Parts: sequence; structure tokens; C-alpha cells
Amino acid sequence: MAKIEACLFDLDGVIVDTAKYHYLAWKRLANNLGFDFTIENNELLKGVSRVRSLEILLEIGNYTATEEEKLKMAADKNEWYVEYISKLKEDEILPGVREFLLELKANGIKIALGSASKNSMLILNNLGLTKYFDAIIDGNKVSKAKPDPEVFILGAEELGISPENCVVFEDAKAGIEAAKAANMKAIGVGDKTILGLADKVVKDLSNANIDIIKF
Ligand code: B16
Ligand code: MG
Repeated sequence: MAKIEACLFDLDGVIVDTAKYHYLAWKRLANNLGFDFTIENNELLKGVSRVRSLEILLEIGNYTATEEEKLKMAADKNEWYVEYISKLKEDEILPGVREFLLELKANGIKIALGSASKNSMLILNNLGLTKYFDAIIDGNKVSKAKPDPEVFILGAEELGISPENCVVFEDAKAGIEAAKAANMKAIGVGDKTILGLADKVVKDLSNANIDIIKF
């Protein structure tokens, strides 16, 4: 079995729960357009790109918009979202994450981010986590969304590690599919019934240590 030399982390749902801020901003947009947007609806947007998220939201509200209007809606939503995440503090790092990153570093394991978000630098900087990452691949660098493996392939390339020596940590089904399509190991973070395709599933990273990346 190939030895793991690098860990690639999704951001929202694995390192920090930014989904609640995405929700508040999308809900504000929906309400401005005259329809409701529930926390259940928000589940559909996890791990999904901003543009695709807007399309899903408009489908939910049965709302038709021109391309120009959609651009303005996405920009407004992002402005409100950025207001929230500008206030992110280190105490919002999900349990066990910083300790796990430190342990990986101490064991010479390379670390990369593999996120769909275009706001990842602001988030990592506010959480004080940027220094742990050897490569950051996010929505600004990729053209294809998960389950396409592009984000993780680019991460492995930037780290100089071959995919079979990489493991991905993901909370979204599409992210697990992307990891498998990249020929990497995948650890699901969250619900076993949703992330069943992963090699392992953990509820969260609160008890994660170096043993978790031994397969
Ligand atoms: P932004 P991840 C994803 O982050 C979020 O889960 C998803 O809800 C969001 O639409 C997407 O980032 C794009 O984010 O609007 O900030 O560019 O899970 O891939 O880290
Ligand atoms: Mg995620």
C-alpha cells in the first residue's frame, strides 16, 4: 500500500463551518427576490461553486433572471458573505483541526487546500492557518468544479507528490468522488450515509492523529 506523503483539505465543512454564513447571505438574496430559502435548501449548496449555487437558488424560487442580473446577484451575495467572514476568529476553527495540522507537519507530511471557494485566503488568514499550507488551490485557480478531480490534481502537482501518496479530507459527496477520480485516498468528514464512497469516514477531526492516514 502506497505511503501517504500529503494531505489535501477541503475548507468549508472540514476546517471551518462557513456554510452558516453562506446560508445567511443566500437567504438575504432570496428574501430580497421575494421567496424563502431554508437551512435544508442550503444543504444543496455545500461544496458547489458560487455560480451553480445561484442557479440552484433561483430554481428553488422559480425565479428567472438575465445573465446581467445573475452577475449582480452573485456579487451582492458575495459582498454580504465577505462581511461575515471578515469577522471570523480563530475560535471558529473546527475542533481538532489545528492540532492535526501541527501533527502532520511534525511528521513531515505536506499539506494543501483544495476548495471551491474564491474567498479561501481571507478565511485562512483570519483563522491564522495560512502558515500550515504548502499549497493553496481554490476557486481562483480551478476551472472545473468537484466531482472533477482538477482541484486535487493541481494540489498534488504543486506539492510535487504523486496522487497515490495523497489523501483528501472532504465533507461533500462530490469532493469524495473528486478524490477517487484523482486516484487518491479519501477520508469523509461527516455523515457515513452520504460519504460512503470514502476509504474511511469520521464524524469530525476532533480525535484525528497521524494514525488516521495509515491505510
Ligand atoms: P465562494 P469548499 C465551497 O467551499 C462551499 O462549500 C460552497 O458552499 C461555496 O458555494 C463554494 O465554496 C464557493 O465559495 O462563494 O466563497 O467562492 O467546501 O469547496 O471549501
Ligand atoms: Mg466542503
